[in-house]
Amino acid sequence: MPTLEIIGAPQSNFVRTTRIACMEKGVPYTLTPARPHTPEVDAIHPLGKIPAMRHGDFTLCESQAICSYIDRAFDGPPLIPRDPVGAARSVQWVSMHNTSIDPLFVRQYLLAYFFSGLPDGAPDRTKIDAALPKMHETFAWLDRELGTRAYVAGDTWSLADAFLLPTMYYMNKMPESGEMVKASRNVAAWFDRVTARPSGKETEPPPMPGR
Ligand SMILES: N[C@@H](CCC(=O)N[C@@H](CS)C(=O)NCC(=O)O)C(=O)O
Repeated sequence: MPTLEIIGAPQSNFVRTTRIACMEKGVPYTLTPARPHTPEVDAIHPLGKIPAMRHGDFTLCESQAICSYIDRAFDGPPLIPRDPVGAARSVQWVSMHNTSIDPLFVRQYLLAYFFSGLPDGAPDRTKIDAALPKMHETFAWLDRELGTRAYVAGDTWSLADAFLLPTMYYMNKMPESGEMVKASRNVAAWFDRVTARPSGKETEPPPMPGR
């Protein structure tokens, strides 16, 4: 069987999710570092986004689809529970991450630090400050949820953890969100639990470009 290739920058939270999925499934993979909108990415993702994947002649884009392929194409522990309720809960959390948590925490807040678009490249304080009230609310409900179970979608690890971990990794590092992690006891305990797994340790990203 050909080796699965993940294409994308290791700093990307969505690229890291697919690498965590490979590790948890026990699937060997290679990482080909590539930034969004480069020829190797554009050849697979029509919008030039990372990650992209190649497995022999088969190419695929979108992190959730890539993880679903990894889960079904290979033997190994399920990334999405096989029972209907467990599967639905995991997919529900992947969706909440992708449609509510990532847009606020990563696209609005984190990127205002690293890719502000301001002429001098300085963090965009207006965007950062605008994100903070909603981030406090989001941390409050995440902390309530994670107070009831060990992992995002239940008492065992699932793909939902592979989506939230890379995002929370950056939240733990940044000043305002780092304080929010510290103040959210259940989020902090979950974060320690998932980062201690080999899939968390071995996929830790290098610093953002230019830092
Ligand atoms: N829905 C996509 C989102 C991927 C995504 O937004 N990747 C970012 C890097 S973390 C990217 O490629 N950004 C460039 C762009 O949006 O043009 C997925 O789940 O794979």
